Amino acid sequence: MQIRRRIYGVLAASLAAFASTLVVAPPASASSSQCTAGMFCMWEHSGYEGIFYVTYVDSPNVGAGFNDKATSVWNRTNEWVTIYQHANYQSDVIWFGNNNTTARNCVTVAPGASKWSFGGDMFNDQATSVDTGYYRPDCGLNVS
Ligand SMILES: [Ca+2]
Repeated sequence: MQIRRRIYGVLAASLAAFASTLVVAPPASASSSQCTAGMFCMWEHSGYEGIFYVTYVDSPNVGAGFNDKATSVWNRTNEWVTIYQHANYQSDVIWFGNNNTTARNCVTVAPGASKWSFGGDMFNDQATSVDTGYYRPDCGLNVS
């Protein structure tokens, strides 16, 4: 934890209870270099820009500072990560009219995978909880 505090320089008091997760205001030039090995990272904007969220453990709620903000992601853990629309790993069932199927409004992200933008996808600005080390097969979006 001490190392992480030094790396990111910011630890919001409201997140003290969640010492393994951080929401960090963007530096002058935010970029994917913020996301260090072993971390799961999300950003407010496409292209890994804007407010930054990082964790390496399960997060039942990313907190008010990052709720419904994620637009780009990078999974630098060595396990699958599933991110959900709602707190406590919940998500609505949504219907895809074009092929008459349903899926959960969640996203699975393969180890090492990244997505430059959720723009155009159903999941943009929706992430509220993060389940690390878990692959959920019925999510509507799979990043790999
Ligand atoms: Ca949400």
